[in-house]
Amino acid sequence: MTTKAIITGITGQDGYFLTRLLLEKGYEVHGVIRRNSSMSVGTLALLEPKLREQVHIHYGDLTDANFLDDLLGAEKPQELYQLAAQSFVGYSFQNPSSTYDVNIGGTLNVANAIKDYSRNTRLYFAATSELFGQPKETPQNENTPFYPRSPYAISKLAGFWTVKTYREAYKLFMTNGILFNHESEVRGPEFVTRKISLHVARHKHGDTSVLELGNLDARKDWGYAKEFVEGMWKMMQLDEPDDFVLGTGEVHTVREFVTEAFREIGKVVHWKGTGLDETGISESGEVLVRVSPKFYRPLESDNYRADSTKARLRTHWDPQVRFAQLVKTMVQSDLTKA
Ligand code: NAP
Ligand code: F7E
Repeated sequence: MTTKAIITGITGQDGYFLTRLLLEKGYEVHGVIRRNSSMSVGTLALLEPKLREQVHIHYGDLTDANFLDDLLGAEKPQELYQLAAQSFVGYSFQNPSSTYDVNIGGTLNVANAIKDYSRNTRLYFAATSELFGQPKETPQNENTPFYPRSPYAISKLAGFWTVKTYREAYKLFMTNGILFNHESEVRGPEFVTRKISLHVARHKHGDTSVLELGNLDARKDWGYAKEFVEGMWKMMQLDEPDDFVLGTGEVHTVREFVTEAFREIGKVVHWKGTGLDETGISESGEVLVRVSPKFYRPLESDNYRADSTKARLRTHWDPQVRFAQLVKTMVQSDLTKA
């Protein structure tokens, strides 16, 4: 029998890789898309037409409980991947209310639709390392205390506990993936890694503008999104639902990402000054990077390092892509597009 899965957030980065993975595995893939006036379908447009045509599209919004009740009642999928979210941490400080509506309300709607209309559906919820915020220990695993530091993180904490509570209260298969940053060539352009790779590619093609960034000292555990969706799928194949941390265990600063990205196009960056006065300069003295307060957040959450021992042991998830290869993949991909 063909396995049916619904992906919410199918037009985002992870939706792209998960759709490919599930189609490769022979799944019947359904995707939830919210309508917009230009009828753009995000990363779905990047799939080869023969793959895109196989996806069953349902237009709807996560904040619409009736829509989700009808969808779950009609489709009764074996698996549902709840990826839809307002996922940009910086924006969540400016628009906390809409972030809560989608990330808390939307997740609650999904959990209720499963409970009331499709109890055999397995749920994967996209939780996040942002739950650790200001980590109480390093590295972080499933037992590390949470300390959210943004409206985004608070909303995901509510989602995490909704999933855990429904799992225990109603004996439903609902799993939390506590995923650390994962990036790729289809990452949204406002996230720092893609902002850098796109800029470096344009620079190589002659754009002389200076790259403006916020906190260069922010340290993140960056992995490759394609490998992280494999981890999601593996969690869903276990006998029991649970909570799992996924991350590479390797940590780098934003500054290191910039240096590595420019190295990819043959430019060495020298860093001069500190704080808001720091600049990244080329060997010929050209200013390549400067710091702008515009990209600072009211609170920073960093100092992350994942301890994914539990996932490695239980699911045999074993990411291979390391930092340098990730940066290379992203810059090389953007060089072909810029
Ligand atoms: P993303 O690229 O920002 O994609 C988010 C998706 O959610 C988009 O498809 C978006 O649709 C959809 N969405 C937002 N609001 C919606 C609504 N009201 N109704 C229906 N769909 C809605 O995020 P991602 O990087 O793929 O991440 C996937 C999930 O993992 C997110 O929940 C994110 O918070 C979480 N996460 C990501 C990371 C990471 O490093 N990437 C790490 C940990 C957790 P539109 O195209 O219409 O905007
Ligand atoms: O920031 C710093 C910024 O916006 C990374 C989401 O997928 O991962 C993502 O959230 C770091 C932060 O991602 C700029 O302050 C410096 O420390 O790329 P980002 P994020 O906030 O880590 C987590 C795990 C999620 O769950 C989220 O959904 O980089 N930074 N300068 C900057 N960030 C941006 N965006 N732009 C800058 O100019």
